[in-house]
Amino acid sequence: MTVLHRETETIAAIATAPGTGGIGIIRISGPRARAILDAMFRPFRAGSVPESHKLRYGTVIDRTGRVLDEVLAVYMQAPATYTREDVVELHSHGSYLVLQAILAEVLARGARPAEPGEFTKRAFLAGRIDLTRAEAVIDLLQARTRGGVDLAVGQLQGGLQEQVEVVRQGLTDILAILEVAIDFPDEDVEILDSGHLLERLEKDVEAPLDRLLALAETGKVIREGISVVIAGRPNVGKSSLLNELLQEERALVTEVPGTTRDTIEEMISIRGIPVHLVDTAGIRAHDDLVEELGIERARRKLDEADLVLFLVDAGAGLTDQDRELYGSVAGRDHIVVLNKTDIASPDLLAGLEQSFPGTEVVRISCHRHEGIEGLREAMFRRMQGDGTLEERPACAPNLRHRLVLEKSRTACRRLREAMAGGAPADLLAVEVQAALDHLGDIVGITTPEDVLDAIFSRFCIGK
Ligand SMILES: Nc1nc2c(ncn2[C@@H]2O[C@H](COP(=O)(O)OP(=O)(O)OP(=O)(O)O)[C@@H](O)[C@H]2O)c(=O)[nH]1
Ligand SMILES: [Mg+2]
Repeated sequence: MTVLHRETETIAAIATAPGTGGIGIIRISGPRARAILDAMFRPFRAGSVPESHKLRYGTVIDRTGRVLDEVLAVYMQAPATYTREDVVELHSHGSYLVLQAILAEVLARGARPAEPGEFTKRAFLAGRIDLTRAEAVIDLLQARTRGGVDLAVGQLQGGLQEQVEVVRQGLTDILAILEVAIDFPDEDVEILDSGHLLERLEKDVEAPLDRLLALAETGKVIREGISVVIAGRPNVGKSSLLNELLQEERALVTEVPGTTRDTIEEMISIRGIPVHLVDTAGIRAHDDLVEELGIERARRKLDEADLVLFLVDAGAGLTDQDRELYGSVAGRDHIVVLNKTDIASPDLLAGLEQSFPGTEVVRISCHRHEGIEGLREAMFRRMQGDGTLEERPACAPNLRHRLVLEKSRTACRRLREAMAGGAPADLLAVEVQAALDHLGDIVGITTPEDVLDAIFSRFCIGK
């Protein structure tokens, strides 16, 4: 259980990124913030007293009276602040030397250096934000894609917390019914029956939980994108396909089998989802060391792929080499791509398609630039999985949330079984409580201290 307590130490840090910038900001939070400001800051407008949340213009001086810089200073009185403590910000010129000198002065006057994420941690401990919002702050800072930024903003606005609260409410309602049954053991069967517990469990708990778990999948794709490996025997047109998807002549294309010796990696975007494309060396038996290394690397990439495009030369039909290689692809998420349709007869194409029953087969011709859009669509459908990608959810659980959601889901499954088996109310209540506790971990109610530390240590200093 997290203890909510007021921090007594005053903390300070440079909040802007290292390097030279237009302005730099020093942030101070805690009971001494105001006193430190008063001691260091000389406003140009004589007699001006700090009014909360108003910028003032002046100089900061050190203890010898030396002017360190001209700054804009703002004093923000608790509790309407980021940390809910008194906060001071000094906006100086963005020289790192100046910022360090000002920070040293702030520390000398009674603050201590803030740890990574400590400002946000204080906001969380003071109860201003829940844990999902705190995590959204770091997601926002570290987002690498536009979609990742959107998800972080949605989470910062409480989208995820609200959805978790819906499930918690469903569980709390069930718990209330169980408690009545525990208090009146003679009527417990009746109470449990009239409570429609199974129905409630399904509608108010399991369904929204499953939806959140599906969103977690989508969130991962939106934040990180997926890795797509183009595989096939030599000369089927893998590099030609990479170039088509990139719309530039990135990889060398020749009629000589074994042209690509090393993997070639590029990013493309399909409907805003980052796709990490990997062109590989054609896999075949060989006696050339460089080619062997390339093939080894190709196999490794194949193992890491989220999706494999298995390329076949439709003009040549299926060879033993194709069949052998397909053996290592068939078990993964893949799309069969028939290339060189320009030199294949319709009969041959139809026959090839039949060689891959139950598998998605897409026809393309890199030579004629045909079928590429269809392939992109097929890739998008595959990334989308259960269909939540198209809707662009406002927020999505991250890996940590997902792991506890799964635990909560498992507790619900046990609860369902116990209900079906006619277990007594007090036993059912134990499972409901377990499911509730796991959800409490997400928003920060029951999160263990070491998990909190791990989360906040991912932050940069000054946030
Ligand atoms: N007719 C026809 N030829 C193609 C097509 N796509 C690629 N080719 C030709 O096939 C040959 C091999 O193409 P690449 O893209 O180098 O094939 P690769 O699979 O990367 O080959 P390796 O790197 O050697 O494994 C080249 O001569 C291409 O011009 C196509 O759609 N139709
Ligand atoms: Mg190649």
